[in-house]
Amino acid sequence: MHIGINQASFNPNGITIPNGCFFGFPYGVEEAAIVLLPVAWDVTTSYREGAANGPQAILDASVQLDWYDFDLPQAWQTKCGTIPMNSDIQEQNRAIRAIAKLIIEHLESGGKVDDHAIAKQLATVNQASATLNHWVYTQSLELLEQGKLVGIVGGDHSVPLGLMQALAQKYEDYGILHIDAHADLRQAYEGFTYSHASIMHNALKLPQISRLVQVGIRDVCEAEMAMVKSDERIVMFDDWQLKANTYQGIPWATQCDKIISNLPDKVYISFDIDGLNPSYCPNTGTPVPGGLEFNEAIYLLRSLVQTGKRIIGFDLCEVAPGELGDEWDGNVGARVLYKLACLQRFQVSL
Ligand SMILES: [Mn+2]
Repeated sequence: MHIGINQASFNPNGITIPNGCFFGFPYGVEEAAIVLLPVAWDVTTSYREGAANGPQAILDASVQLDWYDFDLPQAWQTKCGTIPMNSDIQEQNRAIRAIAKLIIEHLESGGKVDDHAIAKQLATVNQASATLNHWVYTQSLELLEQGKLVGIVGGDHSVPLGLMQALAQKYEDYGILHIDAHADLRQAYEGFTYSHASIMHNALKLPQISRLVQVGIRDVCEAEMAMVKSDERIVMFDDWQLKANTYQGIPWATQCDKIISNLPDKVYISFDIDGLNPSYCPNTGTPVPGGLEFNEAIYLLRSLVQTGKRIIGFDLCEVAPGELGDEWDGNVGARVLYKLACLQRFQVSL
């Protein structure tokens, strides 16, 4: 039980008092049906760091929301608990990020990934990332064994791999709905085995993942497209084609049905905030023009649960707060997280 959790003190119509839990919700982890696990880690961020501060930014913004949800009556009664932020991980992130930066600088000044000069540093970063993955895996598995739904709040997009591995222990067959500007199919990036740009490449090593459905993709390399073509588990709905369909009069609802029809019954949602238009996430690490509108993304999620598919877990990654107290990125992140956390209950009410 966290300090400060007091069910009687939560008033869905009043001021929400920060208590260390997302949304200031009054539910401890023991009684929660959904558990949010914040992972403040952005070691492999390649362009602009800050995703490690995402969980705190979302946490801070999340108590400012109003709780009425147009899809779900009494959404605030969703029993959603929060694992406290782990300060050891925050500290380790700072130390390892400093080493990763040396490697990135070496590469950006013309050095090679296999240069002896950075071999030791690269091994350190890869080992630390493997340790982080294992930590997420064990935390997730323990919660799954207690029958809880787990949501990871990143952090860069490397962090949910441990949850995907834990889900593969529990389920023989599941699909991933992946909302992102990037395909994240690189076989290591900048020498980092567990790069944020490699999450789906690494995830697809799990044979239990029978489908990867990617939505909003618009920044992708040749090798990644070759992988999309060679692995029949991958179905990509790139941003350009989605927009072209819209311009030609195909309704978003029809496009959502097509996207969802490619998914199996059990679905994991991996939501990179940069899948949205960058006006919703101006401080994210690798912003790309184009992308989904907020309401398009929410409509897609809503349509997913309406089909009766079962959400088995989710992550929200790459939210990064602005400097000088700009809360916009955290605000949008908190709203996406609220929808994700309440999503499974939509099914009952819609
Ligand atoms: Mn991305």
